[in-house]
Amino acid sequence: MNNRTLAIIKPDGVRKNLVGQIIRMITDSGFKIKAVKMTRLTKDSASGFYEIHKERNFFNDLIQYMTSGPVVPIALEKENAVEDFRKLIGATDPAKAAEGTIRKLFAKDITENVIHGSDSDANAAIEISHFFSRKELLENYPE
Ligand code: FUP
Repeated sequence: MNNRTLAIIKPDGVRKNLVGQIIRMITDSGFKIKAVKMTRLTKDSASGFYEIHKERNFFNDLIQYMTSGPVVPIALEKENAVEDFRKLIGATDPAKAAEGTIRKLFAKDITENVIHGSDSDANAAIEISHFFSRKELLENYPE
């Protein structure tokens, strides 16, 4: 499968009331929303999600930020979803992100960077299942 990715509008995006504007940019770029919700990460679930970064010096700040308010995870579908979505959001550090990308437009810095996008097809599948149940996904991805 190379047609799914997970987006998360992070707490700063929700706080700044950017959910509608960001979803509009995503759908205008040809992605289909297969599942969406608003939820708040616990410390445990955020730490699990970012397990790969747990030895990094920014980990505690990252978890603090990701649990600071509600987030909006969105399972998306499009041909070449992972790569195309990462193009739409721009580089992790907004100072290095291309003009017109979501992070360039809205992110404050490398930690508070407004939006997440999966970095591989394998991680997309794992990350989608972090937020959406089998039932929610089956309803939206009929066999
Ligand atoms: P990305 O795939 O672009 O979200 O970036 P990474 O997986 O490398 O990083 C995940 C999150 O860790 C970033 F969105 C923000 C945070 N991070 C920092 O806070 N500082 C860093 O130097 C790198 C990442």
